[in-house]
Amino acid sequence: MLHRLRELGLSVRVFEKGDGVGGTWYWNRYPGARCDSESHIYCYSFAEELHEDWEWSERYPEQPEILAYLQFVADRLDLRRDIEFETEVTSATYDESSSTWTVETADGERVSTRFFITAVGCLSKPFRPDFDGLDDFEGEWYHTARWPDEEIDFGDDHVGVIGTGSTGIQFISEVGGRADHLTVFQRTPNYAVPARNRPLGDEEYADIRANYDDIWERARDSRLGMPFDWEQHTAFNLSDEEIEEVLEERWQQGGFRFLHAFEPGYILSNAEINETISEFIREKIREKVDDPETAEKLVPTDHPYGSKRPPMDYNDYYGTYNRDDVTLVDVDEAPIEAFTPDGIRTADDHYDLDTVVFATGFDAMTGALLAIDIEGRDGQTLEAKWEAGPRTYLGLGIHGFPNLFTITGPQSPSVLTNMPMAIEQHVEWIADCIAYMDEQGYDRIEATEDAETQWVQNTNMLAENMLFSEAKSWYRGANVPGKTQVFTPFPGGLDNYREICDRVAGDDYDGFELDRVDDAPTVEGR
Ligand code: NA7
Repeated sequence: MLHRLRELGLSVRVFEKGDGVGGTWYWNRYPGARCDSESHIYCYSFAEELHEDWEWSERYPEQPEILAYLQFVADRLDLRRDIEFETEVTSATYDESSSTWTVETADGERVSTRFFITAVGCLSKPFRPDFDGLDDFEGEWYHTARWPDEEIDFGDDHVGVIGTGSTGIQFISEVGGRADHLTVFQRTPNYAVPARNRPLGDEEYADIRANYDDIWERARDSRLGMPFDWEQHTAFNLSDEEIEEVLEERWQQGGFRFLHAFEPGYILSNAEINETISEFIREKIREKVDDPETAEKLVPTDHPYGSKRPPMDYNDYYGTYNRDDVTLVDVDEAPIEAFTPDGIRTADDHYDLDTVVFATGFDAMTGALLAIDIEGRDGQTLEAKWEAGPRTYLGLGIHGFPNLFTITGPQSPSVLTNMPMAIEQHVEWIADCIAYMDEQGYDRIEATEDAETQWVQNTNMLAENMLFSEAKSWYRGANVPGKTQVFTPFPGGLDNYREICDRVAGDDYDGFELDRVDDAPTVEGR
């Protein structure tokens, strides 16, 4: 966004809480952290020089490599000079008479700006359950999303992990066998599909480079921002054996290619095929775990495959539970009651622990935005407006909050896609919109109430016709006690969403109101 706005000749200041670039990949440094999108598409597509001079080493990039990539991009585009690091934005207030935002930072600096653009991420405010007794725990504890920038030696420790989402699964398979003992506190089992990671060979990489234009085109024009084909759109007309064959082939390919066995929207809305796929994975889990009782605890039956974000297995996750030094504790059956000075007490036992790792996820989708005290027109706060769940137009604009753009905001495809594709689409759309406003002499843009209401209804309706309501997921805010539960990302596919956004822009920003403001700052001050 900084790069594009500079290209438009605007003066831009970026505020960043961390002391370096990287966002998610700056904070999530826990052992085993890796991206589930394939590396060759988990990067920027907009500048050819960036992929000419960068080469990913593995099929899925590990955290240090992604961080190094983002540092490389920041250097190459000379971005750092406009980024203020270690600076937390605490509030942003809109002034109607001048149509400007005043952004305030934790150290008291106030900046006046014409446009206020948030790029705070969907999964950046960590969520940690509030357990009694944590203050009295005499061991060490960490949250995976605030991992210290140093190697932690678990060698002689009894380590406990709370959480078996994507993060917990990566951590457990990486650290299982490296600690004296690992105890996993699992509330809900998950469907981990093998990622089938491997080094990217020269030949494979040469092939990627030769076809990059086509790869990007297909990724942009796809449901999930990934350039993968499916066997056929639906499983209609296929026998059970043929479906099994398709699934087995995709299981061998691994990763998100498995979710593309058939058209992903169909897999996530047709209960019958979804149950076939879910059962296929359940059988795979049973085959991998030696002890049948442990295996059954690891088999998910409470939600359909994909109704929660499907995790990947990089390192024989299920096989980890065959080790003598790894124990699975079912905290759905006997919940965690409290921390004690020596460990964790559940409803039916006590576990002695030296170290506890919270892999308990995030206050997702809205948490980081609402952590900033945002006040729009007429003194309305975003928090008050979103009390019953987020309301946006296209996930890009909010009625009552002029000149605020939210990159990968609620009700845009964001987390249901390969994120860089969704981010680029938003960045391009916002930059084009600002350029249009300058060409036409507009000072202010604001989503209309009607357009916003229709968009919210549209997103909810699409989600209701899919299987998402059958899971207690962070997609719906169900992981944070007391949070309003509403499905938040736009589930209609990045390809359809892009078309809608392009149509809106082509139609003079249909659904937005654009106008001039007498007291607006001069162009030089924008
Ligand atoms: P997730 O997917 O939200 O997983 C958090 C895990 O923590 C999940 O297994 C939760 O169980 C568990 N949890 C949360 N609170 C508790 C309590 N009170 N007791 C026991 N267990 C608990 O976060 P991740 O960091 O793994 O992944 C987030 C996304 O980041 C991921 O999907 C990718 O998109 C990248 P639950 O399932 O709620 O029963």
